[in-house]
Amino acid sequence: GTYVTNGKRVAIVGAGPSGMAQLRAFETAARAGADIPEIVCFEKQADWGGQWNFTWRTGLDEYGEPVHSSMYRNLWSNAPKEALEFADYTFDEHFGRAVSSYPPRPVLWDYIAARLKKTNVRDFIRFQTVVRWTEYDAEREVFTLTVENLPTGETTTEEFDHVVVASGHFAFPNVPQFPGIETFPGQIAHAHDFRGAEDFKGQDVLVVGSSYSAEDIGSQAFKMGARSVTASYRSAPMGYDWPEGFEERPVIKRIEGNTVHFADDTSKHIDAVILCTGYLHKYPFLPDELALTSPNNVYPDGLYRGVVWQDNPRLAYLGAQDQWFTFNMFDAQAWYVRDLILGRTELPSETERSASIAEWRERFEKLSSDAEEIRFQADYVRDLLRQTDYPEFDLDRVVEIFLAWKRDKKADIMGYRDRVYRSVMTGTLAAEHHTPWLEELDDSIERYLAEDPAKTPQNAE
Ligand code: FAD
Ligand code: NA7
Repeated sequence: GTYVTNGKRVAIVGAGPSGMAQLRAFETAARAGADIPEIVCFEKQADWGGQWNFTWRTGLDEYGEPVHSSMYRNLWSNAPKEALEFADYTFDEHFGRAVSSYPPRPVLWDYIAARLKKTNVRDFIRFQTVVRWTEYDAEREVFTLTVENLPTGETTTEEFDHVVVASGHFAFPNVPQFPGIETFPGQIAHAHDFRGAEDFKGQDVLVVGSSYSAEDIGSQAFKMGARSVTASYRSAPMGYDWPEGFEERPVIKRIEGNTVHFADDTSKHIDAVILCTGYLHKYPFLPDELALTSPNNVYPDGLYRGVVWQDNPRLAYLGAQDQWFTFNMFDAQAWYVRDLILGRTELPSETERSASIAEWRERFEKLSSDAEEIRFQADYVRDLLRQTDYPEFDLDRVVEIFLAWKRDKKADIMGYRDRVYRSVMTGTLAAEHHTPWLEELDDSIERYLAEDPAKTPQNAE
């Protein structure tokens, strides 16, 4: 790159939305005249975008490497785009006109990539290069990373002063065992390996779990003509007003052939099981003293301000939280981490950091509803934004959007994606989409942006 460096070297692991936010943060500082360190971003996939970089592959990729993305055809944003908008690259700037509030995956992928396309940061990324191992030398205060170039198989080691972990935490499936599941003769897959519900037409489908994946994969199955959809919950039902043919049952007691028995002593014939049972925090490239272990929650322990590894502050994590806020939260985190690395912001003492973690954790433990979690995460993002020069935006209004979204889902679970919201950044009201979500079978950008959808028939027609 052309940037002046100050001699430091920073490694970013992953070029998904979080890693891209880190690149953007440094690039913004450099554009404003700052000296920035040398940055190397390692990305095991052939392109950036992380989860948003769709692949048809499941299991292992062409190099025998675990496939990262859990996204599928026909995935549309699961919350209004107005809640995740970048403050420094708005939807108005990107599209030049109002579009709907729930864009399909390729449209959001294009949005996050477009912000970086006008810069040279892509040159900082080593694609198809996986980080295999990390070692820290406490005396010299350097990390040694061992990386593998997947197409050539070549392994190399390099030293860095800081490491930013942006490898995501929705890629290693949590796969529970149910009594008798080994006798089930139909398809059993984890949501991570789900790519589309087309072949569920006419089938009795069971989704296990009661969070985003269960809700949306169940809805995809319904949309594609499943005969019935059953969602099995462990803690509490989702409780939506499901359409005819879609119902919730408690946890699985046992499975006998195609018959699934539930905790309420009911049973049901099932053709296919999708385990929407969440993901594990797993960092196979880190030794245990540097690796985060946590359930999926909004304040994992051991991270100061949600990003700085308490036991070694030269290591940072981005996007490690469960996510109500996404892209603009990753920005807030990345700007803060950048300022720590640039020495613009002082890192408090170990004791102060520890007290801060304890204070946030105590608040976190008391959360008892989604609305409280959303407000908590808004406060968390606000605290980060106050430390940096990221453009300010009204987080209370983002909270209002999330609460409206929750109400709209309660009112119409199969129709909420047809609703529109107002941008917090620009005030622009989203446009109504030309086709209701339930009827749209083509998730391409071309179809999404078509002025006259009649002229761009859906793929399926
Ligand atoms: P990721 O997107 O997971 O990116 C991590 C990157 O790190 C990947 O590119 C991966 O290849 C790379 N990597 C991992 N390990 C290594 C290694 N050892 N070496 C090199 N590279 C490595 N958010 C929303 O806002 N709206 C949605 O509608 C939405 N839907 C979702 C649907 C699904 C099915 C899932 C799983 C998530 C969804 N999310 C959604 C949340 C999603 O987590 C974030 O939007 C975002 O992708 C997180 O960005 P990230 O960069 O932290 O992680
Ligand atoms: P989540 O949000 O982590 O949810 C996991 C779900 O799986 C949750 O409902 C859990 O129930 C359930 N679960 C976990 N283990 C079991 C067992 N053993 N039995 C039954 N149910 C179980 O993962 P998602 O995939 O839905 O969402 C991840 C991301 O993808 C999210 O950020 C979205 O943006 C898209 P619990 O409520 O804990 O009892």
